[in-house]
Amino acid sequence: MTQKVALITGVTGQDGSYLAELLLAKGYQVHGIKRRASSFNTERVDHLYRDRNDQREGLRLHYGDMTDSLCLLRLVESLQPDEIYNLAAQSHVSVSFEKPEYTASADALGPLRILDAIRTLGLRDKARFYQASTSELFGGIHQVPQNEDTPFHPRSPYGVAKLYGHWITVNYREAYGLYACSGILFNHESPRRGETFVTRKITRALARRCVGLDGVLRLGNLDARRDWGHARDYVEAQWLMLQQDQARDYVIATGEQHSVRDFVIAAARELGLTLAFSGSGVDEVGDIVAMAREWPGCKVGDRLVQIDPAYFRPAEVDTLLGDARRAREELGWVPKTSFHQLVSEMVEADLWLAERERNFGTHHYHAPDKEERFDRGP
Ligand code: NDP
Ligand code: GDR
Repeated sequence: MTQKVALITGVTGQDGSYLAELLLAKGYQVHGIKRRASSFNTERVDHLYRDRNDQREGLRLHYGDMTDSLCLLRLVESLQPDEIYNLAAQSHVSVSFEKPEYTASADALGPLRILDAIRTLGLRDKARFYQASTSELFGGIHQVPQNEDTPFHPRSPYGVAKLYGHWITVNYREAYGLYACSGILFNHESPRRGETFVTRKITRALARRCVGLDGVLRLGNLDARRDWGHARDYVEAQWLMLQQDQARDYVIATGEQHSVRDFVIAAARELGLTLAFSGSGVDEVGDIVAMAREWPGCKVGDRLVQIDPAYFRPAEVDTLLGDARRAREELGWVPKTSFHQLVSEMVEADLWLAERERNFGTHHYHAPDKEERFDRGP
């Protein structure tokens, strides 16, 4: 059997790194697109990378950008991929209010650029396309659980851009017969989650505090409710969506919901600390305090979480809870990691990093001799 070729955009991100691992383990030749940055940005995939002189199978990296049609077209043409996973995006909801036009270019027009490259290059019958859609499409819809038939009401420039990405994927499937599908994924986290998303922000800050490093955890809306799963489980669903007889869109979720406050409590409990709430108003400083003195730098009554209006959003998504029945029945996909296993894995990893930071003054994995990693061609 000939080896399948996969192209992953956003390979340096959380999902990209897990997906690259999965596809390499399945024997794919895996190519990823990375952006040029002034500092290293391949930390999550360094363990997978092989340069062109290395005969072992490994991840190949190419420079590119979702806002640059020319390079996307050229990469699709030269790599002739069997499967394209479009994971690249300006993925931070809050940041999208600050950078709405860029978010639209990367997140809405980005998928269009790839879909049209597939069409223009006559790869309709070869290249299958996966679009990273999101539960943010449901945004203001308070009716839960949400499934593939629930109407959309995005509540941020990110959500609106992703809505375009979703529908243009459906449109290219219907208009040109591409094998193109959207995974409407609910929040998924891991120790590789970006440090400014709320779960990772919580586990990192509490773990640092636990080992005696400073820092109050400043958060916005503690009442938002999310359906949190593990990224490792969710990339399997992405792969499964491209292995079917017919392309279709699927909701991927755990079917279990927790508030941000619940997440803080669960993470603290993993670290052996009981918490108390002193209030819930926006102006109430010191919303969450420590109850038990079990950490080196933390006494009973210490303020652990401070509510900071800076982290509230102009428009919030209050409640997300997914119904992934279609994925279970048609893809045979079920989440493997429970909420508590997820919290525990994240806390454990951040505790390790915090200890390292305390002992060596850095939490980065960077090897001192690391070089720029990319391949010039396929
Ligand atoms: P991350 O933010 O961790 O990764 C995003 C990736 O996109 C990074 O590799 C980033 O590069 C890259 N990227 C950003 N902008 C560009 C650009 N202009 N050109 C090329 N690459 C770019 O996101 P996740 O891994 O968590 O999510 C993957 C995808 O799934 C995203 O599209 C996200 O919107 C979507 N999604 C995520 C969910 C989640 O809960 N994680 C839920 C539903 C959807 P760099 O490393 O240089 O920043
Ligand atoms: P979200 O994730 O917006 O759901 O988007 P995020 O973790 O950023 O926020 C979740 C909820 O927590 C509330 N919140 C805070 N959020 C952040 N980031 N920082 C804070 O200090 C804070 N305090 C409270 C937020 O208001 C929100 O309600 C993620 C991204 O991965 C998207 O790319 C993806 O599409 C969706 O999940 C599904």
